[in-house]
Amino acid sequence: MQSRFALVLAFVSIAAGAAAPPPTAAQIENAKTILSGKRTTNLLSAIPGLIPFPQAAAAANSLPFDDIQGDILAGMKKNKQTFYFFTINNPLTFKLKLRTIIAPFLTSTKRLMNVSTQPIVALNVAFSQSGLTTLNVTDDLGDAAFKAGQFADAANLGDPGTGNWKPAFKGTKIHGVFLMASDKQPFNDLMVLLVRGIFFGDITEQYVLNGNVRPGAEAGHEMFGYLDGIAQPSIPAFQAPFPGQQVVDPGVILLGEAGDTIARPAWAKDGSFLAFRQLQQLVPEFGGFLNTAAPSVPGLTGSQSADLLGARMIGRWKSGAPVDLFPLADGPPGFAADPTQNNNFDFQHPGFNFTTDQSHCPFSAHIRKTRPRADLIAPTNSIMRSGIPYGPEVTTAEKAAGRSDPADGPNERGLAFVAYQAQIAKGFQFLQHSWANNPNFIFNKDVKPGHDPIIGANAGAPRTMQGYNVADTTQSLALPVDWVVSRGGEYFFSPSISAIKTVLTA
Ligand code: N7H
Repeated sequence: MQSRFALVLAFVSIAAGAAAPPPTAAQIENAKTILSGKRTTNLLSAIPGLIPFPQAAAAANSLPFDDIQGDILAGMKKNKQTFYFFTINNPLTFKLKLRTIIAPFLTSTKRLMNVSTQPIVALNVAFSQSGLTTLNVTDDLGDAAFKAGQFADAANLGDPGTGNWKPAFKGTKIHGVFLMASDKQPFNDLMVLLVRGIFFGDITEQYVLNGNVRPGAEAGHEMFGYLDGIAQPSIPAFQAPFPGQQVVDPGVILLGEAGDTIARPAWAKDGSFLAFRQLQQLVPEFGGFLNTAAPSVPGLTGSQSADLLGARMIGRWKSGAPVDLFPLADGPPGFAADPTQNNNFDFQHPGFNFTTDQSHCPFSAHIRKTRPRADLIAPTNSIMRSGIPYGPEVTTAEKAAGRSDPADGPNERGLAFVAYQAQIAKGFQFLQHSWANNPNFIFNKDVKPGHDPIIGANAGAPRTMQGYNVADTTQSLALPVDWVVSRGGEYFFSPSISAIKTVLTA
């Protein structure tokens, strides 16, 4: 592996950058050889606290795990992920090359289960509606949000216009995205070289975003510092549920499977809609706000009070321990790292007034807004989150200034958010629009919870959250800044591998 790694680096240094000349035939052949090699180390990361990816499906034959693209059920378990957004110029040659040259690199769920079958780079591909139309695939997939594209959805999602959107996401020019996941960035870069080389002239690269797990002890934590990827819905045929997981029908995530109630073309079975969002995070600003806005709590230092406010905004401490179980201080060592314990709570406790009690967790906390648990059992409003942080760590200068460097610069950071679901209107769009952004949700309460302080969006207008202060949970806190800034995104369909090899490339 080491010598192969050195070789990879040599090739990547030759052909980085969208304007680079096409890779040579020799470079392409070498990339193919290396990327067809065998792995000796796990492609997936093992983050303490996240449910490990299973080594075998719980019910092997009930779902075609060798046909379902690997990113859909993998959760946030990638060390490095490259998103390669493209426009198709020549559908005929694109189809031919996708079917004959690239398809063998497409990675199924089953292949990811064992190191011995894992590829050097896990490759998936997904198409937007404009991409399917360009491929002359005219079937209606039965999803209005997908059909219209995310640019048309910006106002509905609460974005303050599209001024902050990356130009690539404006309109419907992105036809598809290759998702490349690996343990080392040079491997992903090599896959980029292969895609560039094979499809040179057939596609135009619109935008490439590299995601990376954070370094050292922050591995698995998103940019604000909180462990991410803990709570995912459970599909029992894939993996027996862990305590506290929301069990869902496979058709909540996969089209055409049990529980999917929409009429779909047969070829769409076992595909999933992928909602992609590039969400910039203003990390020093968020930390500064916690320091100044945290009410002082008897017995806690200033920084402990700030940690408590942050934990109440998320619903979990930075470790991942839930405030519902540990309302005033982080959980004991090892608790958050144990996936049999860290998700086992439902916001209800004996003696609680169900409609007013926010002593443990505010109704507006991010994890309570996006999955209300005992407040409202809604298994069809579930998403499989599969994103990854992007950008570097906060610099010393940013920390000192308390301000993030500008977007689009080398220090932009955030979350490359990915959610899979069978209906965007019940999944990502619903969670964002009808829950996180809606100050009245959760409805069955005698209070007005306010916005999700993390992702709740109000078209740029001021937001509030109730329940931030443990001394008086009826108080509301003004949230002056959107610490999560939408840089736009797109809705895609991630088809089954067999559909890619047949209907989509016929
Ligand atoms: Fe969230 N964060 O760090 O604050 N998220 N999220 N998310 N999120 C979760 O359980 C975060 C975003 C959900 O079942 C945790 O993995 C950030 C969007 C759902 O208990 C943390 C961003 C949407 C859950 C974060 C962001 C969601 C969840 C706790 C943007 C959907 C599971 C750890 C930059 C519209 C809820 C964990 C459950 C959990 C953070 C985006 C949804 C720490 C920073 C856009 C469903």
